Amino acid sequence: MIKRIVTIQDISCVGKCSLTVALPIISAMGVETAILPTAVLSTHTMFQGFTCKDLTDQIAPIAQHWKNENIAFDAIYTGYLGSFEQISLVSKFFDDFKTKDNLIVVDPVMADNGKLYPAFDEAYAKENTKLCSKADLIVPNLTEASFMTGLPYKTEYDRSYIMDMLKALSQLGPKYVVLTGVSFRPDQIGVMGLNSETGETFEYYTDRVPTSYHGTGDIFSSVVVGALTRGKTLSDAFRIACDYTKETIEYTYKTPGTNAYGVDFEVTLPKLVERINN
Ligand code: PXL
Repeated sequence: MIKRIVTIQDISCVGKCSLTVALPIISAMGVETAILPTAVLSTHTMFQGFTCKDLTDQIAPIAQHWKNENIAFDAIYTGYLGSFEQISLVSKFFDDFKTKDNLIVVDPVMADNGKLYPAFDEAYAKENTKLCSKADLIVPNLTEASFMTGLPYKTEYDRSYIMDMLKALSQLGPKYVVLTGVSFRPDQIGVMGLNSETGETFEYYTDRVPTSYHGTGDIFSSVVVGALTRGKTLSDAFRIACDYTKETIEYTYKTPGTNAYGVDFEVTLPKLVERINN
């Protein structure tokens, strides 16, 4: 029987991020992907003049219907959320749909490169941090981790800075904390994770492609959720996600004429499917 997850985030109609990447990627990995859209935007927020229809008032009735139908999920995965109210509804969703076996994955999407995204402020960051305390696994980047822990954001650091960050994140409550965008050498980038219960750490790096695109964090997290749901270990799931994200960025970077607003994950998807089935 295939597994089923639900992902809660916005749908940016054009732009290749949030639900328009989570749905195809997790489905292609052989996992049923239910969605709870939190807002419909014409594009992601890096375009000028995007439209946005908030769907906050749909979250509780959709969840209630699913409860009535006894629908359950092997994982719950949240990404970009829009407001305090949405965070509080998602927190309640966790209480209602958590079981002893399923996995709650929170990607606390709110910031990158030392700065919060345009829609957010520090109060939002605090609230988003509270949501992380209910997760089994969180996958912040270094900027998000700095807003969450109060530790300074640095672009140059050593292993002890990353370990301090991981320990501070684990104090928030999740069993597994994994920092993304970790780089100890200019030509490499990857992840470092900590199991809060055993103190075990793992890390994985790929060559760095010297560019960045919108939506790649969502691709990365979607692969992690798909791989874990398919029964991969934590370190295998992150290795697969790092490799796929890197290959996809590299393909997009090297191919003339690709669009500037997102990566061409559609081209590299068959390789991911092959890897997940091996
Ligand atoms: O990729 C994260 C993301 C998701 N959804 C929307 C966004 C962003 C990042 O800016 O704007 C609407």
